[in-house]
Amino acid sequence: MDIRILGVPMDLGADRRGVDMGPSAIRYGDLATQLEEFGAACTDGGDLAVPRPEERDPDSSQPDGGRAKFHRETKEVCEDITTAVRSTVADGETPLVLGGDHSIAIGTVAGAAGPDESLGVVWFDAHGDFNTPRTTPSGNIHGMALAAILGKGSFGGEAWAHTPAVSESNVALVGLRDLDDGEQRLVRESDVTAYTMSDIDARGLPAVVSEALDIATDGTDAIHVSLDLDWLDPSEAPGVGTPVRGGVSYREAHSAMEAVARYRDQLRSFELVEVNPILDDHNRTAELACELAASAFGKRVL
Ligand code: HAR
Ligand code: MN
Ligand code: MN
Ligand code: MN
Repeated sequence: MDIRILGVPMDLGADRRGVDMGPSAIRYGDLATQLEEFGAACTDGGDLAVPRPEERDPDSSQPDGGRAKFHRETKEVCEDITTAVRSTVADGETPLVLGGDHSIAIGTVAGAAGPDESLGVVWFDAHGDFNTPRTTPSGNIHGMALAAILGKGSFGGEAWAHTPAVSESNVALVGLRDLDDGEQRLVRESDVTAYTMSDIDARGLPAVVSEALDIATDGTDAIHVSLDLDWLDPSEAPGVGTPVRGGVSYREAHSAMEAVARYRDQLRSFELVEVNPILDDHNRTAELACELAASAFGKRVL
């Protein structure tokens, strides 16, 4: 498998500054070496340019009364991600996109789906990222990324980022434990499948993840896997902007990525998001992100 790393030092979609340093910290965690060690060919496409929030006006207000901070800038960066991901796929390589905050998924998913294709998505996250500009408590686009991909909510008067290749019935969220009231309603009303931590408690992680992968691959041409590091328990992954207690363990996270690796042939793109080195403990979360990517791309013990 040929992997191309694409860094997106994006922090316009989140309040806590520092996720913009995620790509750098993950590279410093020896991402490329870890991937090459088990035989994956890996090139580094460098970082995309992202405007600094200090230079811009967040101008969050939306015509319908909603809020979405930096929506113009986020849209521009996501268009660049889409272009980079699309050309990576066209070159026969698998994009490994490094965030940055989770708003980058809007660009990745749009680039991952080829014309006339259907794409399944597995979203490993403590959060639903299912707010719209009208339900968001924060105005932060990282909390709206999945909703935007599915065409929900209106940004600057239009349904930005709707990716028709992704059908709700092929989307699985795994590990939820923090949903705002408005997004809870939106998740319930949608056709996505959402697994909470309670589902993982009751059924065990392997059963839940394997069902999530079945849903994403059911009738689709390929899948995108989005891994928000706050999916893990903060005791394992302290370097994230919005930690929530009660996440999956170190071994469970590896087990999930090993399950992803069983679908390697269908894996179109993969992303690691929300690593915040400023809040991290000696780069531990970034190093864990590297390990989990290696597991997802097929690293085996034996
Ligand atoms: N739900 C909250 C909001 O919309 C917090 C969003 C989350 N942070 C993330 N996303 N890291 O996964 O503002
Ligand atoms: Mn541009
Ligand atoms: Mn997220
Ligand atoms: Mn999250």
